[in-house]
Amino acid sequence: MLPQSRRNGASQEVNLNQENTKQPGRVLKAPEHFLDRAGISQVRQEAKSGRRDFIRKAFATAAAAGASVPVAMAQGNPIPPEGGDPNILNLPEHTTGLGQGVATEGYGKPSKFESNIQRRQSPGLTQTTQASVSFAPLQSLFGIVTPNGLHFERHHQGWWDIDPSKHRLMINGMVKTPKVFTMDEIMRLPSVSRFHFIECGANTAVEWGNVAVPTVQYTHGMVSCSEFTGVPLITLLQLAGADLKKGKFVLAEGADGSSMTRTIPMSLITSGEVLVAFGQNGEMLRPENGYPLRLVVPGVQGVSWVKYLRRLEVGDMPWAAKDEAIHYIDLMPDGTHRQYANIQECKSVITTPSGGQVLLDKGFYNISGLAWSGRGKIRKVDVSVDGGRFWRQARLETPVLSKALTRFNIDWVWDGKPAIVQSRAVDDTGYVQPTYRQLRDVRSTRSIYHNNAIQSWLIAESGEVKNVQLS
Ligand SMILES: Nc1nc2c(c(=O)[nH]1)N[C@H]1C(S)=C(S)[C@@H](COP(=O)(O)O)O[C@H]1N2
Ligand SMILES: [Mo]
Repeated sequence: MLPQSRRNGASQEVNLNQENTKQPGRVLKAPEHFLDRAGISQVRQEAKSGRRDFIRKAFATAAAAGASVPVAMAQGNPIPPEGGDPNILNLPEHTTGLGQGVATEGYGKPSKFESNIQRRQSPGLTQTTQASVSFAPLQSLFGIVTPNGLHFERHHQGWWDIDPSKHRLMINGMVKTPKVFTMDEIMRLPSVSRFHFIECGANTAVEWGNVAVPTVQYTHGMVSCSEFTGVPLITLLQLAGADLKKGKFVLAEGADGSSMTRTIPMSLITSGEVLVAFGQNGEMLRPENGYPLRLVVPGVQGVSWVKYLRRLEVGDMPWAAKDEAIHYIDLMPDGTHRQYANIQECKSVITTPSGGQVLLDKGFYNISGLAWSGRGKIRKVDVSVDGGRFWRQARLETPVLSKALTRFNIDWVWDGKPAIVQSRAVDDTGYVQPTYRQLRDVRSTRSIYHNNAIQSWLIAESGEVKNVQLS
């Protein structure tokens, strides 16, 4: 039982006085990898033999071997005993010399000091890089927009850099005039720009049974958020004279070898939300993300956002394509399979402090994270630092947009004792993000897709942050 003062939140108010800010909380970065070469080949062997918990086991082995000890250094501010900070007193070359000229890089790159921030493969998760996934480094991102070069990737058959002058989009099926569009023809139509998240239905999949991976990059990094620019699909359907009464579904097909085809319900399209997009954060889509054309289906799992989009067919029934009948289905506790569970339910995660980081001092920390819902806007996010007994409401940073990532922050003074930090999001339908227990009650533990449970990070007395699940 918590003392009354803590339950009503009195002592939880953070006071940014001198005492609390004297030692600003410094965070040691999370390690980028959690397995060495030997570990990776061992995981591959185990994966081949069909073991379901191979990643978790590999993680445990790596942790025991000390492979998870962070190598990145936190920045100190040491002043020598004789006084005077050399970083101020000794003029560096960049103050006295001549800098580099304009257009040294025709297309700019991040600072060399940030080169560790990369999207990464989870060691041993897949056998090939072409049918695989790379995770976005959520722990290193600010605000809500994912830089294009760090957007997560999911390819079923590798990615291509397709010549836009040769790319075509066909519209057929229940339409008056079947049409073929060139990129130029699509790009001259009235377009819109909108911020939306895309989340793979398999984000957080490895955590269904138990803790599996150490960092937020690997637990939640299959989500990204961009400003997409494109033509509403309804415009193209109208140009082709689609039968919007009998035509209840549209099949979207990609031009890569994965034969990616997905059924999109017409109701999502007539609302004007579904876009045939060519732009991502102010520039053309990146090849990895479907250049020159992809479908944007706000709120719906990533697999329906067909890349290299080449054909749309209007029909009156769902197609039950391979990626709708064999994959992207949910095994329910009663043994049945749930099909066409498209919408990504409300979810959130704390990105700092998060797994693999180390808190170096007691004192003030800004707890920061991301929340999103496939049904609309985020209404509020509550944060707990005691494993879910007491919750405080976090600040939602603007903009708060429908079906987009929302950044939240909350002040915290760490007293140096073990703590479990969690975030719980609520969307504007009133839906509350579930605990693992609540989710497993309705979904069991044998699922792959659509894990939106509350994430827990344990902060040990040493300051080390670990991925944990509360039963
Ligand atoms: N043509 C095509 N579209 C595709 C895929 C693919 O392999 N080929 N993968 C799908 C899946 S499962 C996801 S999660 C998203 C990933 O989009 P991204 O690589 O831009 O992050 O694309 C979807 N669209
Ligand atoms: Mo996906």
